[in-house]
Amino acid sequence: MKTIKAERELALDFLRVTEAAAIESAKTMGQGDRKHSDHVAVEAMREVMDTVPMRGRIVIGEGERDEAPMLYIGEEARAEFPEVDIAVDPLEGTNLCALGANNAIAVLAAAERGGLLNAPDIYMDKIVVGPSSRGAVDIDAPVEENLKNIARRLGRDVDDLTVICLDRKRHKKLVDDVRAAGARIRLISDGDLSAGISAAVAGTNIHALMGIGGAPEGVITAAAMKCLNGEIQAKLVYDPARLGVDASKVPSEEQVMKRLNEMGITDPNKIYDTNDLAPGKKIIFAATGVTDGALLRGVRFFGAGKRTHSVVMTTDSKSIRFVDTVHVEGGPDAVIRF
Ligand code: VTB
Repeated sequence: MKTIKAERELALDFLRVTEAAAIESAKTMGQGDRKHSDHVAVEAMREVMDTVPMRGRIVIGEGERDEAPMLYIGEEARAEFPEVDIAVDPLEGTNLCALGANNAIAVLAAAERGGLLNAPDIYMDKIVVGPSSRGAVDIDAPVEENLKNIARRLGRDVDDLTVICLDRKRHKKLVDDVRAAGARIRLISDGDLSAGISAAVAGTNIHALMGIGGAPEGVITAAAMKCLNGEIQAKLVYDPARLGVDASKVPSEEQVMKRLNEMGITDPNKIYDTNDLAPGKKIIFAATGVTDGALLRGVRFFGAGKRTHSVVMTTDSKSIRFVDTVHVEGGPDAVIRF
């Protein structure tokens, strides 16, 4: 991105991109078909992304694991425009949308070239905290110690904390440890990206996200943390025993190492911090609610149009914009509701 002006303008372009993906996937809410919900989000995102004046390169995209048809990693477009690396999750929480459950979002992050880690689509262990707890946690430390440090920073007791975590068998020990430390816990079926963002926003009553989710979601979370002054620490996970799955369900260590090498990652046990995952100096983050959530309302449909609720933020502007957009349809007589 050549100038700040360009970055600001791009932020609004990206808002249109996540709005479009959210609207199309929200139309499929509750239909029970997560693949279809994802597919329409990908297509809508792609269509609007094509109109953005940039040379966009998708560094985190759909396709690798889900074999979604578009937004493959490495896609290139245009020539005379600024070079931008993009990480997309057109529908974060496909199951949530398919079931009409809370917290599905359409989301993307962008940065100057090289500003977002080209992470493989494997699992990642994460700890995410807000600005008050930055520097107070260590992904390798015992859960109890991290919780005590977070509580100290927030000026409260551990039993006043809430940790959010994906409800998975692989988290049995983590959940036991959080409970033993005395903190409260919120188990979610899907969507650790929006959960991580909640942990970095005061007032959501979430104080940390912990546990293993997707690495691509980790990179996009890191981009959000740069804009929100939060922190993520993370490690790639591919050991089937740790994931609590049969070895046939995940790529072999050899396959993972090959993929990591192709991506320029030499140490699979590296601890990534916010800046490793999102080293960019000029980061843009945009997300639009698909279903209602902690931070964003879901898409609402009415006779004369649709209404979307989004958050757009950049590292540069020091403003977090919550954008409530009415997309008017129905011609000159359309009635706009407040
Ligand atoms: C993770 C998490 C995502 O899917 O990728 C998860 O980061 C998949 O985990 O937020 P499992 O394979 O254990 O189901 C989400 O929850 C939603 O896409």
